[in-house]
Amino acid sequence: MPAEQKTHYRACNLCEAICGLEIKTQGDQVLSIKGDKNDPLSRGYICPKGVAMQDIYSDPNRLRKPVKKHGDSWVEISWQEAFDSVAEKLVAVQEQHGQNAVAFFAGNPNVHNYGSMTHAGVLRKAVQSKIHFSATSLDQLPHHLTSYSLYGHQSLIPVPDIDHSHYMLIIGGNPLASNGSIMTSPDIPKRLKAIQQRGGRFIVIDPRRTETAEIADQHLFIRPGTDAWLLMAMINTLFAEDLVKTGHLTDLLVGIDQVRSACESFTPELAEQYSGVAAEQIRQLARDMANTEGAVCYGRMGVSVQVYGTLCQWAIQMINILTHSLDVRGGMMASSPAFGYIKPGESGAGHFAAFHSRVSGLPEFSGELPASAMAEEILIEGEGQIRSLITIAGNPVLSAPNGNQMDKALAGLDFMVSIDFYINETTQHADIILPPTSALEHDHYDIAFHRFAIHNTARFNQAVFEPAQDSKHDWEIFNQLGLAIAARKGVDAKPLPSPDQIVDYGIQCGPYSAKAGHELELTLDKVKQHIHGLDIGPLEPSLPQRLCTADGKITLMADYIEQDIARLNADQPLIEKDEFLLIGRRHIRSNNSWMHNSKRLVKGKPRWQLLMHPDDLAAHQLQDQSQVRIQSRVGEVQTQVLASDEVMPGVVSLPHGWGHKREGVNLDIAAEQEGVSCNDLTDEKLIDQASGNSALNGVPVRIFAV
Ligand SMILES: Nc1nc2c(c(=O)[nH]1)N[C@H]1C(S)=C(S)[C@@H](COP(=O)(O)OP(=O)(O)OC[C@H]3O[C@@H](n4cnc5c(=O)[nH]c(N)nc54)[C@H](O)[C@@H]3O)O[C@H]1N2
Ligand SMILES: Nc1nc2c(c(=O)[nH]1)N[C@H]1C(S)=C(S)[C@@H](COP(=O)(O)OP(=O)(O)OC[C@H]3O[C@@H](n4cnc5c(=O)[nH]c(N)nc54)[C@H](O)[C@@H]3O)O[C@H]1N2
Ligand code: SF4
Ligand SMILES: [Mo]
Repeated sequence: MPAEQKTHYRACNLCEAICGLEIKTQGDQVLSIKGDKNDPLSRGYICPKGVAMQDIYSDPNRLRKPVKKHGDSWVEISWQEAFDSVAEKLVAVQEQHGQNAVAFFAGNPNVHNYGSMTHAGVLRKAVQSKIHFSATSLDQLPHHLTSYSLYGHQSLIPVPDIDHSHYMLIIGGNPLASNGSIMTSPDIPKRLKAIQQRGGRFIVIDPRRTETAEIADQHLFIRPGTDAWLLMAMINTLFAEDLVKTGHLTDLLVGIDQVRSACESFTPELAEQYSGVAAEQIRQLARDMANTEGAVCYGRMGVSVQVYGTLCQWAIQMINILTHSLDVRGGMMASSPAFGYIKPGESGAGHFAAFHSRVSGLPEFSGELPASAMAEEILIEGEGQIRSLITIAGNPVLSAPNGNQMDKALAGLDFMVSIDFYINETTQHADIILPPTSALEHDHYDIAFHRFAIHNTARFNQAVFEPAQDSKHDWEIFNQLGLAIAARKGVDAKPLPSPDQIVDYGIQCGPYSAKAGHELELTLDKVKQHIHGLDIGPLEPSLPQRLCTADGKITLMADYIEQDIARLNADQPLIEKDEFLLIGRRHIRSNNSWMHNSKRLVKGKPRWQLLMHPDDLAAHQLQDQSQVRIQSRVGEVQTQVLASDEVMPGVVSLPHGWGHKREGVNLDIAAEQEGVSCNDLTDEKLIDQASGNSALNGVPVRIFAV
């Protein structure tokens, strides 16, 4: 008898959009994956990656058992042996070289997996090292630092109230490809078009005419890395033209005059010289922000992951604040999630520069050092050198700057363990790999992204399949490895209860609980009854009562911002003659470095080429579709160039996450793909100096014919 057909509803956890899926299965086969029309947030939207969830589940290259390196090959070992050996090796390194000789690198999928969010602490506590790195400092660290300093909590990050906006300025984000970031906003094409349908407009500022720019009311090209001048000039205009209004936040704002004087020298004319955006245009952007009810200025990767990342994010907050677009309908508002609602007294507010990295003296943020410093901390000898590494759902060889240096650093470690289910460019350096279950085999409640959602919902996602026999979830690995390490050190350690117990507890302490006197009297069980997700309602103004700063106010200026403004004042245009500025590129069918083993996603037109403006090709005697050599301070790669007037002259674009043709990588389909790693060119010394975040956009490169 054939197995029964079943229909499951769960959210996709691949990107921040958390789309609801309708998954039909029979036995251990997926029959179909479609958008869940009844999901109150995603409303049936789905992208090609959601359908590819099944390819991860069925991927023959995905590890199902712990493996140990044996010469050039890998052998399966039992969980018991794996935990014992890892504990033995890590503790031995710490006994010989000190606690901080073991470091952590945590990658992006951790925040898409509730068990990793709730349980990684068990392992961290057992290891007792203070050296932590993560993808945060390759990505959104400027947002956390800005929210920490303005609003008193690193996770109190306001998001666009896009469903009610009448004007949206998108700077350095391509939500049509990324599906939104620090803006959980599935179904983004319809949501952006809805702005236009209600008579509003949205504008994109980007060095590339992106998919989002194509459907925008206006697209402005900008030279990479020069957004800070433009944003400062917008603030300058708000003051100069007497457009500043701060509404209900007025009494909470400290230091407006300091902002005014800090921006005095940054005129639109100066900004034009740097950015290439006309001065009158910059003035108009400021006027439109100020004169439209429900306006919002939003900036992402292109303005965070560049040399002025923190200053840009600060300036974006200033623009929203000074046009009374913060904490108002249609502007920027903080979400009110059922779990992880930020209010005064909430833990995890953050801290900054409590210590610095050994080699380059980069500041920590909330206990993490910038990922740009990781390779040198491993490679450079001396007291405090990293000898051993734990990677958790991360691929720094492809995702961090100067990938070749990272590769070399990892190869020289005394011991490395990876919690990951693929043998890829990074994990191939591990001595032992501990593979967790894949997403369809475990329950999920989105801890991270309900928090940044443009509409408040709650959704529990039941596992679709039974976990494979003798497999473990990430959270079980954290519990059990943590305990094994603690036992070996002779210290007390307790495993944490399951993630859903922790989430239930959090929801019952949250804003919709009986305890809070809310009519929903929400518990996890009640959330579970809503198999498509529970609609809690639109975002509401809430900032004044949620500020976590000591005085309950918003202090606009900070020392590190003043220093950065001074740096901007003294800066010269970055570019030398014959140099190009390299930027990245995301595509709807690709997900960072790890979804290229899905045939369904990589098929069709290749997407890893370098894009260059036709005039630049001609000026450099290069041919469309020819091979070119791209050279930066740290490295060189060779790839195919495509002529494209999507990118502005002087700019070239290469996506990250490619370059799987390497010895030791066990990804059959990915390894067939051409394409090189853009991070073999990005430079670990090019950082946002305020936060230490990597500057992966706007990297100077030279290009030669092959
Ligand atoms: N040049 C350039 N570089 C970039 C970027 C860019 O725009 N340009 N973007 C940056 C950004 S925003 C990010 S977030 C980083 C991402 O950087 P990373 O997080 O380092 O890299 P990923 O490609 O996301 O790799 C994820 C790894 O997690 C594993 N994995 C997937 N799911 C799970 C799971 O559930 N559990 C476990 N244990 N493992 C899992 C995968 O097999 C893979 O090895 O890259 C950054 N690098
Ligand atoms: N399909 C897909 N979706 C994803 C991911 C993925 O890999 N693939 N990754 C996920 C992750 S981890 C993240 S963090 C988000 C990122 O989400 P987004 O930030 O929306 O994604 P990007 O496509 O990197 O958009 C950055 C934009 O900035 C532009 N840019 C580059 N340099 C500059 C500059 O100096 N100034 C300005 N103004 N613009 C610049 C680029 O051309 C690009 O269009 O996407 C998430 N979603
Ligand atoms: S946009 Fe695509 S990858 Fe992102 S959550 Fe939705 S289906 Fe998944
Ligand atoms: Mo990211």
